[in-house]
Amino acid sequence: MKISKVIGYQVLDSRGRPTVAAAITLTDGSTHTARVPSGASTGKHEAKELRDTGSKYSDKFYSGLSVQQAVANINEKIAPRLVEEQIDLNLVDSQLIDLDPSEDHSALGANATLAVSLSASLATAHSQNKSLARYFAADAPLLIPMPMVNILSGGAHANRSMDIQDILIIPTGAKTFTQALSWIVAVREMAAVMGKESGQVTNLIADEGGLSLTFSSIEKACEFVVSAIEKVGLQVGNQVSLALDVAATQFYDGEKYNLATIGKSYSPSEFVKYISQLTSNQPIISIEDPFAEDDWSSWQQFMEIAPAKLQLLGDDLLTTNLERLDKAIANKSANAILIKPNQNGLVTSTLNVLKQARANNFNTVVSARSGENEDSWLADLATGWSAGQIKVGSTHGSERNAKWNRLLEFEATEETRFINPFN
Ligand code: 2PG
Ligand code: MG
Repeated sequence: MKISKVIGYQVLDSRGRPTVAAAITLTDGSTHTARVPSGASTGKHEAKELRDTGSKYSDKFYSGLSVQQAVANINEKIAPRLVEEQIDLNLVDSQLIDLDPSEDHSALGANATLAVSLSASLATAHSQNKSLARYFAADAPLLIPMPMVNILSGGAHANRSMDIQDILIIPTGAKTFTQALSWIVAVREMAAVMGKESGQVTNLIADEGGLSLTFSSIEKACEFVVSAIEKVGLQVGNQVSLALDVAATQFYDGEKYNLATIGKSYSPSEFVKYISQLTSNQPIISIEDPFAEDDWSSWQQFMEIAPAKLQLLGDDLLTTNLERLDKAIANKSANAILIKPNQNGLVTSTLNVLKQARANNFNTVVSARSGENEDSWLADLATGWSAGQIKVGSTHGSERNAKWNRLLEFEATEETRFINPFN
């Protein structure tokens, strides 16, 4: 089957910011569309999305954030290359590399390349009569990933109501994804009720659908989530545990980690000690970006003292980038990687990063961004790639629930197994 048309256009994400959509039409008349996500707490080593600030396309009504340059690159540079070609994800990605050999996809824009690469993935799966998950998983039972879900948010996602970005929960005791999700919804609802009882405004929803509340310490915020878990009748540790996304790059000034809302500053070595105490005193089984994106030595120091079963997850540190992952493997700086397709820019090379991580015994967590859309391909990728874990935000907002609902669909309609990488 061949590609007959490729069209890029601008759409809106869940924050109301412009993002790129690409639609690939095949010779059988079917059209396959994908829209790209976008981060707020972006790491500096991520692939570069093109925004129009300072260009002839700049649109003051979108405060320079429009993506018409990336769209033009799809329509004027990528489309002429792909039309009339066979539909095949690998071929499409190699054409995209040929057109823009830069490491960070800055010539075409990673938002342009990813939109095309994703729509090519969907179109390729369709040409083989398969869903995207099935295209990658072949005939094996689909392995549904363990969710990691926001309850509280601060940082860049909630006007810095807390210094750390997210407190999440992982329902490790659930037997099915369906059960896992019901537990999560109950805990989130209980946290909202408790927030209201404590006099805080709980209708302030953070970018990823979590609650935006303030606390006098990180420990107090963790204890709040622990008590929400207990109040719905679930066992902390056995059934539900905590995960943090510290997003520490956001409050590291090159010398100190500054927790502004609680008025404390730590040197890197003090912060390593602090994170070590925090993770041993709270039921935390996964901690993401506890140190800044280039503070490799703190990551290494912490890995040396952290219990082996604690998941030390690199997001801004690794940016779904093979070279940075290889460095982390060699230096023993982390034991898990967040996999965000838009940090990388292409579907095939994102999968290569995931495979390299798995080959080196890293856990892999496929992740959405804070700026999302109604697409559910992320759930297909996490499942089809047997990633083991998925992070999508909270359970509020259809841009989040589109992914959860896709996983519920797999569990209801396909032969599946729910994965617990923390066993
Ligand atoms: C993260 C993501 C998702 P953002 O830091 O892990 O929570 O946030 O997309 O803003 O980088
Ligand atoms: Mg993160």
